[in-house]
Amino acid sequence: MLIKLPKASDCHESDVTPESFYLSRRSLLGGALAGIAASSLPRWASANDASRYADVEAGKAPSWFADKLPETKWQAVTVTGEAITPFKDATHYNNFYEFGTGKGDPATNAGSLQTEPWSVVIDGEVAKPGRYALEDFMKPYQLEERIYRLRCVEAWSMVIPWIGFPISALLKQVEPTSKAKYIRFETLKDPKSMPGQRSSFGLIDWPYVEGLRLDEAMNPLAILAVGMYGRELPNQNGAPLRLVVPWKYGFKSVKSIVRISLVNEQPKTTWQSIAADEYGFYANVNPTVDHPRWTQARERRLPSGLFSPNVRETQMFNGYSDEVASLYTNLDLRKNY
Ligand SMILES: Nc1nc2c(c(=O)[nH]1)N[C@H]1C(S)=C(S)[C@@H](COP(=O)(O)O)O[C@H]1N2
Ligand SMILES: [Mo]
Repeated sequence: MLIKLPKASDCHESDVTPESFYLSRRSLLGGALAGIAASSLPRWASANDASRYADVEAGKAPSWFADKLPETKWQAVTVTGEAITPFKDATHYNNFYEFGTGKGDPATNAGSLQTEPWSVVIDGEVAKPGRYALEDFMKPYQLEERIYRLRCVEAWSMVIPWIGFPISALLKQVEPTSKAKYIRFETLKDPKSMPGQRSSFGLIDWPYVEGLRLDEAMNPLAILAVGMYGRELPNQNGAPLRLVVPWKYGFKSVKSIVRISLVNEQPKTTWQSIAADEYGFYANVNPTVDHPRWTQARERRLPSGLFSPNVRETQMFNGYSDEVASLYTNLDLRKNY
């Protein structure tokens, strides 16, 4: 059960400044960053429900998903010794600014998102461009369960059992040309169903865009997810199709994707466009490179309560060094944050 703590004074020091707070301040101050103190906003706490998938609400899965689900390779990748975050937390503490900047806004507002029918455009430097209905787009892929840490740049984290397939399998289908160096992902732009795109929160130039270097996208850990906790994705988590790159800060994992482009130049991403000095293209989880306004050395693992804040040390590449460190041997990770 979720309890919304009513008073800002109930918060403790492990709370960090959410990106939304920063953005509203930044817009007020016209970019003057000096001296902004960490905020203490009301926050969510929850009872500790350790049993895996116990609190999952049944969804309304599209038939293509229901047909594929029984063939899922369960626990294809797991984390050992760390509890899976309760479904309630993973679905009620979200960042999805298209539906508002509060952590509870996506759960409240994302019901307006129409995920059926859904189509995905593949374009750019590929031999096989096209526009696909999602059920056709999904046909070639076997679903796998990937239990990953998710580390937000705001210094909270979760462990989420995703269901998806490796991006490498998609790239095999669409055949990037020799000019393709990056992959660019775009979220739906639909102000009618996305109140955040209508609101005065004008700093984001919609649609939300993210990208990866092609070799990053080819890494076996990088997936496109269509489900979590044994069911289809809830809207607030980026239904019906989202990126998940577990060694990078959460903002790279773009939600509700409608367009995937293979491109020659590094894509200009949403958070970079807002504040390039703070949010880089790479955004690899790195406890030794602090964000200008908060440390990245530690994180608050949800569920995190007043009396059990559940703070842990952040790991290099979010604990996935063995799998991904070789991608960055020639890169200065201080400059390329
Ligand atoms: N389109 C879109 N994708 C997005 C965001 C967003 O605001 N819009 N927020 C990002 C951030 S900051 C995080 S931490 C993760 C959160 O994913 P979750 O809500 O499923 O935990 O989604 C990312 N993907
Ligand atoms: Mo985030």
